[in-house]
Amino acid sequence: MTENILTDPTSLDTSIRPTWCPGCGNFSIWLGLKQALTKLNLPKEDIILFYDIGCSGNMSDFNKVYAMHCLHGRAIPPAVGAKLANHNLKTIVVIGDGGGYGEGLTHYLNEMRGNHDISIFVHNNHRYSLTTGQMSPTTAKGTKTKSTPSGSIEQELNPMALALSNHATFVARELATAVPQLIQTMVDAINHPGFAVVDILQPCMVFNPEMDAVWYRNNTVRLTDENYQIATKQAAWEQATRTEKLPLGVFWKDDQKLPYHQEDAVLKKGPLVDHSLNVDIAPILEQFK
Ligand SMILES: Cc1ncc(C[n+]2csc(CCOP(=O)(O)OP(=O)(O)O)c2C)c(N)n1
Ligand code: SF4
Ligand SMILES: [Mg+2]
Repeated sequence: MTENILTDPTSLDTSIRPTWCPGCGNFSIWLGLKQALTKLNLPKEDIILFYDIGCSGNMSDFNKVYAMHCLHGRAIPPAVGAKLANHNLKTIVVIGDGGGYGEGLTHYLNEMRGNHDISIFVHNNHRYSLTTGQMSPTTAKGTKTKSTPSGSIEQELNPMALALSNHATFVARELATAVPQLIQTMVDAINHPGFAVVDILQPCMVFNPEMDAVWYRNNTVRLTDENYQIATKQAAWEQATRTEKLPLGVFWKDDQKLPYHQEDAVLKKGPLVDHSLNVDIAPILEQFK
């Protein structure tokens, strides 16, 4: 039987209340995600979430949805697996900058090459926050953190440029606190037929207090306010590599490229969960006697 979501996002709530710090950007991302799922108005059984480990991934306790709380950095591969098994599912990954761009970077890079039809929402607070504020791959060079008391030496990683150069077909950046725009971008990412990444700038008032609401107001710009139109990869690249401001919105979208499950000969016939396997494995087993 179809269990329909929702006209009311609070019906997604479990009885567990968030343990995030007051003022944490995870609250507005959580709100945005619940609103986006409500807006999609899909049967609950058609949605599955994969949470990574982190303050961000703790959202797993607060949402009443089909889900898996994965090992740190490993939320993307099981999401791909679920999508391959049942490509009717809307498959969403909730992950931090540490998990997505550090421990799990190989998964981020390699799964986008296949254009697997999943959406990755990265809570980018520029810190490993759950483990109390070490530098992450997106921490700006020179930043003092618990693990870099004299200032970090490494240049920061650019997730938007990586996604563009590595064939992701939906590339966007949002700000956690700009909830209406965040909701729309989440809906567009989930509806996009291919690998969608939304890098969500997320304030962490405890371990990254410098990047607060005022900092984000002074250091971001909305692409639509500059009349940016999605046109060429080159134009998207120029936005992704800007340094004076961080652009917000959708940099790039290509919905002509087929997702993985529509390219593969077996998967094209329908979800694997609908296939019955009429294969005689006796001859194969013979080889190992
Ligand atoms: C394989 C592995 N390495 C390290 C850890 C310890 N660990 C747990 S959460 C975390 C940091 C998470 O940072 P991020 O992914 O940015 O999420 P945030 O807490 O900032 O939301 C680390 C290093 C772990 N649980 N597993
Ligand atoms: S440590 Fe930072 S990211 Fe974690 S709950 Fe607190 S404010 Fe949020
Ligand atoms: Mg983080």
